Amino acid sequence: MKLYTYAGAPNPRRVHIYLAEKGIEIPFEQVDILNRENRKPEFMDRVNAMGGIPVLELDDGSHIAESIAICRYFEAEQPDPPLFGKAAQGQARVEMWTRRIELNLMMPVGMVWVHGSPLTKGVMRNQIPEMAEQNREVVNRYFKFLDRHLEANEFLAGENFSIADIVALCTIDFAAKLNELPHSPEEKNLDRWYQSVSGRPSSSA
Ligand SMILES: N[C@@H](CCC(=O)N[C@@H](CS)C(=O)NCC(=O)O)C(=O)O
Repeated sequence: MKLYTYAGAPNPRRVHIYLAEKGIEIPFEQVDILNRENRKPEFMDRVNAMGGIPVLELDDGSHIAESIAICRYFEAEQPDPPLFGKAAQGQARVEMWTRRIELNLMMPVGMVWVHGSPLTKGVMRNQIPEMAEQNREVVNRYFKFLDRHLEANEFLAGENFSIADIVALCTIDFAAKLNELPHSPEEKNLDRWYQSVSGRPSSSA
């Protein structure tokens, strides 16, 4: 078993944090996405037809792509500590927040990345700066929404740390560090949550 990954990229980072929280150690293989190694036929034909990382290679030679699917594989193999929620309501709540963060936060941050960053200019045929600007506003509005939610909730899905917090942490760091889009320290509840989850030892995995 091994994980195809790239140090510092936000989607693989979800899996690294998840594995650290679980205390699971597996070998990694770095794939240089900046030099488009993941878009070469060798990788796309054999490992992931979609080209993205992370990808988990199992011992039977098969592959699982998509960061959340990879985490779900390990959750089924090793349920404790539960990071996808407990019982029906808890699991549904974690799913709800994970989807919200992916669709309502990661998606607009991704738009800022592909339409606004000099680092993606070379691979995007046509960057549209207005698209980046509009999505910056969407992200800033969502930070305020999260700030209100976290006033009454310790973690996104309630009282327990979960995969939803991992996805949000990776997205917020990606927004701040690579897209010059940090949350405001005046968003006190969001900031309290951010300091708490980024202070966990797993966050540096
Ligand atoms: N939805 C996928 C996204 C995978 C993805 O877009 N990964 C990025 C790294 S963060 C990547 O491989 N980018 C390079 C590329 O697509 O060529 C997941 O959650 O794993």
